[in-house]
Amino acid sequence: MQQHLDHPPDRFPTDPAGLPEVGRPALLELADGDTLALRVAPVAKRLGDTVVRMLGYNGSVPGPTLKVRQGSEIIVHVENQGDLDTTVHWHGLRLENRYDGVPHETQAPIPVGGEFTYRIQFPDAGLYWYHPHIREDYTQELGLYGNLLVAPAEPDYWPPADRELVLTVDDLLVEEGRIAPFSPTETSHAAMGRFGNVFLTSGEPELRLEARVGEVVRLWLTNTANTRVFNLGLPGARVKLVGGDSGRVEHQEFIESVVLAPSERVVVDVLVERPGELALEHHTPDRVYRLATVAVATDRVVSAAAEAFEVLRQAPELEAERQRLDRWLAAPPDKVLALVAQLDDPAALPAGAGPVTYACPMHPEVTSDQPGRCPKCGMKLLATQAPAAPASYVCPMHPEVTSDQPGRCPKCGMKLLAAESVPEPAAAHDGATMDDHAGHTAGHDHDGHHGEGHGTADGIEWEDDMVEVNRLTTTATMHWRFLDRTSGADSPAIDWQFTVGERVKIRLVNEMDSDHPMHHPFHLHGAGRFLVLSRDGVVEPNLVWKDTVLVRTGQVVDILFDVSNPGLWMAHCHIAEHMQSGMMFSFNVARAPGAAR
Ligand SMILES: [Cu+2]
Repeated sequence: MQQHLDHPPDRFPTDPAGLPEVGRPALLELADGDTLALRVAPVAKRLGDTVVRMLGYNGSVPGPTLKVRQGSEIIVHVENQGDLDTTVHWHGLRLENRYDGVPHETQAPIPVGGEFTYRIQFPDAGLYWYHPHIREDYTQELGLYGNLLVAPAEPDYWPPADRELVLTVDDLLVEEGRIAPFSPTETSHAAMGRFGNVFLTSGEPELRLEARVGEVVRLWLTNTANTRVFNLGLPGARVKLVGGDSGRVEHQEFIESVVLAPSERVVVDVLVERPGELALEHHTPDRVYRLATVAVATDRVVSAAAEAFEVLRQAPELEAERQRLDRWLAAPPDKVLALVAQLDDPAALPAGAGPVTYACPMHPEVTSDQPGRCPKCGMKLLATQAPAAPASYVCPMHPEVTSDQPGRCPKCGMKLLAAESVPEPAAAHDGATMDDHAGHTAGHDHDGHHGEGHGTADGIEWEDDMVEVNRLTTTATMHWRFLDRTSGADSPAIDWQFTVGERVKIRLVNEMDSDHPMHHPFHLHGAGRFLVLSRDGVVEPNLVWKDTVLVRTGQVVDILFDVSNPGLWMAHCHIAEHMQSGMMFSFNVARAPGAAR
């Protein structure tokens, strides 16, 4: 039954009653030419002592993990029984433009009750993922994401491993036993994105995995969170970095932890040396969160992979790129893109409402009687009411004439009227801490710490430190922008034209002269793939092909974009709320002259 929604519903459904219980993601191995049926539909999910309504692909959160061969092609038949129009974006794949899943640009949205058939190619080995490209702030938060593992054509592309675990890391905002509400017409939490208070690893708040002593366990990890950056490690275990967004790294290295921004992927090998428990943890400068537990059985296995674990291998195709890097490092950028915020004051008071002061939502001790920026974090100061007692009577002709007594206006003699109640200023809200949610969190701690520059010292906002202000910011008041500093164009007007076979040096400048400087994971769709050349002038020490790069607060990142696929493609911030608030644009790639159509 087709029931196309010309206008969104008043509210999204939240009642899990009668819905099938969410399943565990299946591992589906698909051969060249195979067809997969993928169905979007609501599911019921138990979280502690509450049951919430989520959305799943084929009844699970995450959706099924798809395993395919490099160089193959599959057909995916998508059926939408969800809450709103949808598409499927195959994140990181250099595929045919018309199957990229961008609504209105590459395909019509799939209405509720509708269907669409994708044909997807896999030119590159590595870990990818799929998710909708309409209202990701809602649909991805509710569970619409799944992993896609492309096995390499080259037999020894990866070092040997005894066990492979494909996992997603994510968080979900649960308040009063329900997923915090969404508006169908407007995205909230537009300033910092929607941080969750329940961590879900492959959909589970307390995921338990198994391994045996002596094994090498390969973890394939995708960050599917709306906005949270993870810093992942397994304390006590030796961890080797082997891959990133699109395939293996230039040189393997032993690491303590790895930073994973929304939509980025990482591949690490873990040597299991002792029985007992291993924990996959997320470490911020202030807190530690356990994301999953690996129970290690006592029986020891003899593993060839464990011997090979000590060898740090190089990737010849990336060593070859390294040889050509100097020229690109020295070249001026072809494009310079600034990442900035424009924030309408969500607590702005009407004219004549009395004296106003301005305060930083992150540092309430920073106040000013003038609009401006916080000297500690660069954020726009928001209007808040001055502590003076509000006037209760006002002249309707002369709003500047106020009194706390009934009376007459000395200018015109008119009777003073009771002033309308002045809106409660939100900016200086005392409760703006993560602790608002502490009563409803599962399996992790909050210490409520608010140090100087908390969360921004390393250019990453690890937590939502201004919960009440952030919640109030919407796509109407928060305007995230890409500004093309080469041409002067603002996001929608950016008109990049590339040609297949080109390489383009793009400079990403996360400007501090912005109403809310913060980090942004910059994502380019499948027109190609890129290498990070440098960050703040420091040459990238370990290359890997990427589709998303984290640009920290104030940072300048140079990337080298290898353009390979023609069509109309998107570039956007992968914080779902930032994309909804305008941090996106599209660009064109023309076929190479003389290329066959
Ligand atoms: Cu962003």
